[in-house]
Amino acid sequence: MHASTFLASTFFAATTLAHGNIVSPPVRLPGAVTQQVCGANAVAAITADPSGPLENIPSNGAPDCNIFMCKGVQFEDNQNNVQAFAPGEQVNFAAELPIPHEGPCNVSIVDTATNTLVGQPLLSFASYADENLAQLPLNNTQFSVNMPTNLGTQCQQLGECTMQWFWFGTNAQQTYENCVDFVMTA
Ligand SMILES: *[C@@H]1O[C@H](CO)[C@@H](O)[C@H](O)[C@H]1NC(C)=O
Ligand SMILES: *[C@@H]1O[C@H](CO)[C@@H](O)[C@H](O)[C@H]1NC(C)=O
Ligand SMILES: [Cu+2]
Repeated sequence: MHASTFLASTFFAATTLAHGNIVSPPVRLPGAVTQQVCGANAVAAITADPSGPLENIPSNGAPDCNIFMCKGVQFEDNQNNVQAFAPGEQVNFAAELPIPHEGPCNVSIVDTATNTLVGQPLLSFASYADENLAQLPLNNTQFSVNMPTNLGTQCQQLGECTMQWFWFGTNAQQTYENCVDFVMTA
């Protein structure tokens, strides 16, 4: 799937499995609350490879664990990293894509209570992380979004909304997510 030779795949399995993740702003990382909700195996998988796909994270049927929202990582574990963004503010992202897989990608605001989209996606790529290109476009690893100006009071409460980077590698059939927690300032 990733490594090109038998020797390399053995080596990679033991060392790095990285596929892609957001470097900044800071994203949700699992802690005690995620362990409670999603289980120790899920936390171990995310910690072992923070850039790995959702499909590699076992939730063992934990009823309140939704791996497809923020990798299952709980807001409570990220309370010290909540960003404050103003309407219209430009937010710059840095990503790393050590193992690209071509597919769609977007950045959206998600209502965490319902796991539904707030407004329109802030950024979408029809084709992202195309491993067939000699070089990835710069905007795959450095991009920005503009915060909406029409949310009213929505997303002003701690934990109400999160900003989710979502990427699906079509051939790899792998999904990647990272969540940036934020509140909108009035
Ligand atoms: C973001 O992209 C994924 C993968 O294509 C897709 O499933 C999802 O619906 C998209 N989200 C939005 C809001 O467009
Ligand atoms: C990213 O850059 C490529 C190449 O310059 C361009 O074709 C594409 O439209 C850009 N995508 C976004 C979402 O900005
Ligand atoms: Cu991958």
